[in-house]
Amino acid sequence: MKKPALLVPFFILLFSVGLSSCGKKCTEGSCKNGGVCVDGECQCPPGFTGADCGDEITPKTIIPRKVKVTKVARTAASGREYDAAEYPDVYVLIKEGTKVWVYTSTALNLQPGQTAEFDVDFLETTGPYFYPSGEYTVELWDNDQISGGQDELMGTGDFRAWTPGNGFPEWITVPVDNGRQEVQIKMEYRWK
Ligand SMILES: [Ca+2]
Ligand SMILES: [Ca+2]
Repeated sequence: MKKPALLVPFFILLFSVGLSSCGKKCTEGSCKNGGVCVDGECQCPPGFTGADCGDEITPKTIIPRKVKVTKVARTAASGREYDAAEYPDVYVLIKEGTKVWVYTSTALNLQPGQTAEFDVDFLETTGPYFYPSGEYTVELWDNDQISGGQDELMGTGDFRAWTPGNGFPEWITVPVDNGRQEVQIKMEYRWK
């Protein structure tokens, strides 16, 4: 019966070495960014890593799923009406340089205080995809072709699809036309 008696302290030694090499154990509420403490270890939600889920993982791609015009002006900064005695017929382009990634349908006679929401068609093989390091531009247009004219650019706003340190917000806000107008984009983040 000598052997088991020797094994016990050996296992205690193994166990304590194992604990100290794991670092600090989490407690309930000590995991950040929605992480959950399970058996002393933080289980992190997608996009986060580290012992306390405090580190972000840069996404591989970001997919625009919806576009919302959340602030629209009836007139240009000069005071000129986009559509005389009416309201502009608004659509949105999202570009990377000259390449158009997103082209929405038109919201007719969009009035200040109203919001227009557009779906973004997504094809698994062709996108549109945004990249975390890419720089993109939102363009707000007044559709005048439907009344026989030429479309009118109402304003632009530059944005990045992802900002490190800001987590992974479902919607990002892009000020357009120096904040006189505003567009929001619903993002889906992918890490693979
Ligand atoms: Ca017009
Ligand atoms: Ca109109």
